[in-house]
Amino acid sequence: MAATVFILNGPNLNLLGQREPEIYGRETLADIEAACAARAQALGLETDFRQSNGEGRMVDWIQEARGKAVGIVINAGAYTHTSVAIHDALKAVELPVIEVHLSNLFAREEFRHHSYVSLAATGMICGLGGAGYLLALEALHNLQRRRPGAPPRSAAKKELDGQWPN
Ligand code: CA2
Repeated sequence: MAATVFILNGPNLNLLGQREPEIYGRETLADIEAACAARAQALGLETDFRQSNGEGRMVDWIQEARGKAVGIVINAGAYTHTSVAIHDALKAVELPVIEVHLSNLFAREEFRHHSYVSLAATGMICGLGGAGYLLALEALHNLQRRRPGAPPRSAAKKELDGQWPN
C-alpha cells in the first residue's frame, strides 16, 4: 500500500470557485483534490483530502495523521492566523508539514502576514493557487526519499524528480 499524505483544508475553502475568483482563482476544491490525487499517484503516494470549517475537527485530523500518514499538507484558511490549537497539534504530530495558501499572504492585509502554522511547518508555499498543493506533494515526496532506508524509486518517479534541481 502506498504511503498516505493527509491534505487538510480549513474554513470556507469549500466555497472556492464560487466567489472571489480574483483572489482565489476559479478552481474548485474538488478540482484541487483531483489534481492532488493524480500527482500523488505519479509520485507513488496516496492522498486523504479533507475540508472542515471547525477548528477542533482539524485538530482531531492532525492527531489522526500520526501513524496513518507520512506527512501533512495543510491550508488552515483563516485559522492560520489565529489558531494556537492547530499550531500545538502540528508540533505534537512529529510529521513533515507543508503549509499551503492559494493567495500570497504577504501581498494582502497585515493580519494575514502572521501564521501560527508556519511556526510548526517544515515549509510554506503561497501565492501559486492550486498548483501550490502539487508542489507541496513534491516536497513531501523529496523529504521521504531522503529518509534513511527509503525504498528505491521507480522510473516514473525519477522522471518527475528530474524536473527539480536537487
Ligand atoms: O490563500 C489562502 O489559501 C488562505 O488560506 C485562504 C483563507 C484566508 O483566510 C487565508 O488568509 C489565506 C480563506 C479561504 C476562504 O476562501 C474563500 C473562497 C471563496 C470565497 C470566499 C472565501
